[in-house]
Amino acid sequence: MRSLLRFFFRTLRLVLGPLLLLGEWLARPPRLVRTPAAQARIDAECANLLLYQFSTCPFCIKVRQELRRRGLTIERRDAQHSPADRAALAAGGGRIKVPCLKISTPEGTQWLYESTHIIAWLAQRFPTP
Ligand SMILES: N[C@@H](CCC(=O)N[C@@H](CS)C(=O)NCC(=O)O)C(=O)O
Repeated sequence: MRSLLRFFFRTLRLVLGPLLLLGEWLARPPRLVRTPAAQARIDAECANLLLYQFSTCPFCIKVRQELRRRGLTIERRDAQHSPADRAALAAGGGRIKVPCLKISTPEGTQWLYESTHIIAWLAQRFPTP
């Protein structure tokens, strides 16, 4: 039964995936533009972040749109197709669920799940002018 359900959702994702990606492209918000110096500062801060995601997950699309809106470039990890990234997410975060933002600081590493929590964290950390 479980494998049947998995097959069903995988097929659904295969069919809906291209439509979701087209929707993401059509609804993409304008990317925030900063001065080169300001952008370089933000890029340096974003180097401590990693987004674990599935390309066609609607919750990940929501987070990617927010990144664009805030002019943030964050390295992405494919937890759907890459066994190594999937394993890293499970080992570090404790479960396979996306989106998940890995936040590395000198004090330690935080694995932030839930698209709404990630978006709220980004808004607080990178407020728009
Ligand atoms: N409430 C969560 C929902 C996230 C969610 O359901 N993600 C799905 C993909 S769309 C997932 O990670 N599923 C685990 C799996 O397919 O292994 C959010 O807003 O981030």
